[in-house]
Amino acid sequence: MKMGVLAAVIFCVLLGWGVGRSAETPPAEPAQPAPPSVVMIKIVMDAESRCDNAYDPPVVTVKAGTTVEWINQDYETHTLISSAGGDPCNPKELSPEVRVIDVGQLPPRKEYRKTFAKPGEYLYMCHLPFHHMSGKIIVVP
Ligand SMILES: [Cu+2]
Repeated sequence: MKMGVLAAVIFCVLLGWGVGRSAETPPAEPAQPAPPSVVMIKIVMDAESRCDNAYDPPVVTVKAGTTVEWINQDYETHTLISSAGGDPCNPKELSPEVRVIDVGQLPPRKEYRKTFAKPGEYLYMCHLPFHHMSGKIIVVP
């Protein structure tokens, strides 16, 4: 009789232990951080003579659908327009008909946002006289 009770207790403990073990679930995978939907590019201080270092970061790679925000942290106004590349200190300006990026004036402390839906390479520059500034956005699918 006593042995039967003892056996039952041992059986229950083992069963409970087994149930507890099998009920354990592996820890959930840590969630991947979502890619930022807005990527910021700073127009740096004294940007006008910095060529391919006028923007921080100077080259940005984003997924299609990402919004890029330029913020002017310089003390003077700049423009942002599409460029055909070339010498980073003297990039070639694209004609207005083919410009993807085209911001007339971006005064100090102001920002401009653009969403890039189509994959490709988007070069840009400031087209003010004696401003040597160029940057690049690479949009991947
Ligand atoms: Cu400028």
